[in-house]
Amino acid sequence: MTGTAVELCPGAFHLRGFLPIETQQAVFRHCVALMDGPVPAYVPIVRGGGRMHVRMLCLGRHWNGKLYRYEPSRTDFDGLAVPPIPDDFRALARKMAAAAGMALEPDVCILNHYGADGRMGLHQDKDESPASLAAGLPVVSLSLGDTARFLFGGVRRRDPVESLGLESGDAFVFGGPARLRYHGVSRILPGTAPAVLGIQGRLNLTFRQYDT
Ligand SMILES: O=C(O)CCC(=O)C(=O)O
Repeated sequence: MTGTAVELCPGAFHLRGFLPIETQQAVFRHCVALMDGPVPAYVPIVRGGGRMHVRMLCLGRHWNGKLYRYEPSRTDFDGLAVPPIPDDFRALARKMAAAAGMALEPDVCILNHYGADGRMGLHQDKDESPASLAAGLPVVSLSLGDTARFLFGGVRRRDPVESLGLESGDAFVFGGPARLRYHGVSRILPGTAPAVLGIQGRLNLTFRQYDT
């Protein structure tokens, strides 16, 4: 693992160039096999009836977008049981957290595929257990493929928002005092993925720890 860590604010770290390209290729292939596998990725419909602008697959626990809570099977979609998080993904998440000086034993991994018009509105990640949130256990994310315009704000929706580019191989970690900061993806920059990956769009893996 390589790269430089930039601390945006206490508890939030952008680890640029964290994952070497060979490892990006391996992780990407593994994600494609999972997302096109027997428990496939799908486009969630959230509370209020809106369709998300990503294809999603949850590992470890399923995030139910209608109820905003985690569950062992996809009761808001096809009822299938959630696949486990592969051991190599869990090890990778631990390393990303450690590079930011934090510890994480992930029991949730969400794979999001963004097409050219993919995006995700500003939100807080607050569906993990109260103990996990109180402990400030981090959210750890890895970006693969096209660069994303990532928005990172404060703990109130109206707080000022910073925009940064998350490139293929970058990690982003926010925990401790930054754990409940608003964040989102305003757009994808098509055609910016490393050609060798052969990826259309962007894939993001986020890891969280529900149980403490
Ligand atoms: O794709 C990203 O970088 C952010 C994903 C995200 O905000 C989430 O899964 O909650």
